Amino acid sequence: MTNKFATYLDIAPEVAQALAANQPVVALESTIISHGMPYPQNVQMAGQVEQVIRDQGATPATIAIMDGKLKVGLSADDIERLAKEGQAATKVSRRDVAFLLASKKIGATTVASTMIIAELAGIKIFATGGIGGVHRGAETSFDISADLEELSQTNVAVICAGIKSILNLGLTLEYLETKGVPVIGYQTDSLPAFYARTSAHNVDYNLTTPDAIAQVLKIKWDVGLNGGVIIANPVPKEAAMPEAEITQYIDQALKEAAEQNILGKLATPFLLARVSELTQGKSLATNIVLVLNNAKLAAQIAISFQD
Ligand code: PSU
Ligand code: MN
Repeated sequence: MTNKFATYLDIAPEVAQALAANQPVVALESTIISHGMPYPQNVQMAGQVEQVIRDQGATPATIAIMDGKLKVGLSADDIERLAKEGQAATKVSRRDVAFLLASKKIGATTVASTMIIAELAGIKIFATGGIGGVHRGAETSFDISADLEELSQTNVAVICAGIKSILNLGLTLEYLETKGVPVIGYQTDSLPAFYARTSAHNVDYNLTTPDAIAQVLKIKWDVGLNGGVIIANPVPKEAAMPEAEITQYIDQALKEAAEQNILGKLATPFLLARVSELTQGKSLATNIVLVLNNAKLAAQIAISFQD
């Protein structure tokens, strides 16, 4: 059997060269661009995040589905197209990948589908802002992100700012434990809660250097323990938001989502956009800072991983 998937993969020359030379590459998702932030802040963030990775000495690879290809390493034009398309782009999780390849439309990849494509391309390290998880009220809605299932089976490490409190942090941790996905805190015992540096929950392991994290990743995959790892990196102090303030807005956004019966793949983008509106852009500024911070750590881990 030949690898037919290769016919669908379109790896940018710069990324292909880095991979061939065993140089560090960091994958980036695209739903954060189209559905996670408004234009033009999204396109600015996408450019900055790539620059941060380059400054550390690694190669960025922003991933999306475009023109019937799994694109690994978007050009500035591709990113502009996706950023302008915004919520009109299709949000692509595992179930959607084949349909977007068939239709040749623009597909923005979530954590789940970015992990799938990164693994196909041979990229092990992936930076983002926040992952999907078990939603509050999941005991009746059954809303559990496909990101968690992907983390249980796909060999990619995801550097994020912890779990956003639009989700149920405790239930998300339980799900990850069941699925064998370790949650590493970077220089923290407390699970970061995206806008806030801490939460009422603890991470599984507190590792204090990129080298220590890279070593665990190597060992995990060397011994054949398939699946991802979450590396939760607290938002920088100066950009963190007061918990009471953000909680109030998240509660309001959740209430509106329930009233308007927003379900399925629409739930997370709706909540992200409402929280951003309600905080009058304050949460967006925090979001951008933490993504850049995660990209920096991801590049450092990728560099150590290749040593
Ligand atoms: N959380 C954020 N920002 C994001 C997302 C989540 O703080 O942009 C996006 C990511 O692409 C994530 C997706 O993979 O939402 C999860 O969507 P869902 O809950 O529908 O699985
Ligand atoms: Mn969902």
